[in-house]
Amino acid sequence: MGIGKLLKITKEVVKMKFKKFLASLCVAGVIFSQSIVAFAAVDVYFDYESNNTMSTANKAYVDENENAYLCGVVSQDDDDDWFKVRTDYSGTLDVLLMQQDNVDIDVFLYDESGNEVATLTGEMDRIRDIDVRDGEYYYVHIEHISGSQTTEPYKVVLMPNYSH
Ligand SMILES: [Ca+2]
Ligand SMILES: [Ca+2]
Repeated sequence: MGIGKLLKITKEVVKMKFKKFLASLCVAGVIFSQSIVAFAAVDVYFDYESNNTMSTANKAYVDENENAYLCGVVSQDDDDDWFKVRTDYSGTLDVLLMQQDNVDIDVFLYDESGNEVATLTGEMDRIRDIDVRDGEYYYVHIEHISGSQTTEPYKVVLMPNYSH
C-alpha cells in the first residue's frame, strides 16, 4: 500500500489558508517520520493564525486508530501556537516533538482545566503513557524559544495507545 493512501487530510485543513509550500513540507515530513512511529494512518492538522492563546486554539482530534500530527511554524514574530485536542478514546497517549536542529521549541500539554500534564523540549523528545479519556480535551501549547524555522515546520505527533 502506498503512503499516499495512508494520508488523510482533514476537511479543516482544506479550508485553511495556509501557505502551500509549508503544507507540502509538513506532509513530506509526516511521510518521512511515519517510518519511526508506530501507526500507519495519520491525520494532519496545520497551524492557522491566530492561535496565540488557549481560547483561540486550533482544533484537532485523536482517536485510537490514527496518529494526529500538529504541524506549523513559530518564530520571533509568532511565539505561540495553541491546539485544542479532543481524545476520542480512553487509554494512553504518547506525544513526540520533531523540529529542526537550528530552532528551539518547547511544547506544553495541559488538561481541560489548565493543569500542566507534560512538557517536551529539545530537538526530539517523547513523553509516553499520558492517561487520556474518551471525549476529554487537552491543550497543546507550542512555544518558540529561539532560532528560525526556515525550511521545515515543527511536528507534534500524538500517538494513541490502547493496548495497555
Ligand atoms: Ca504559527
Ligand atoms: Ca500563533
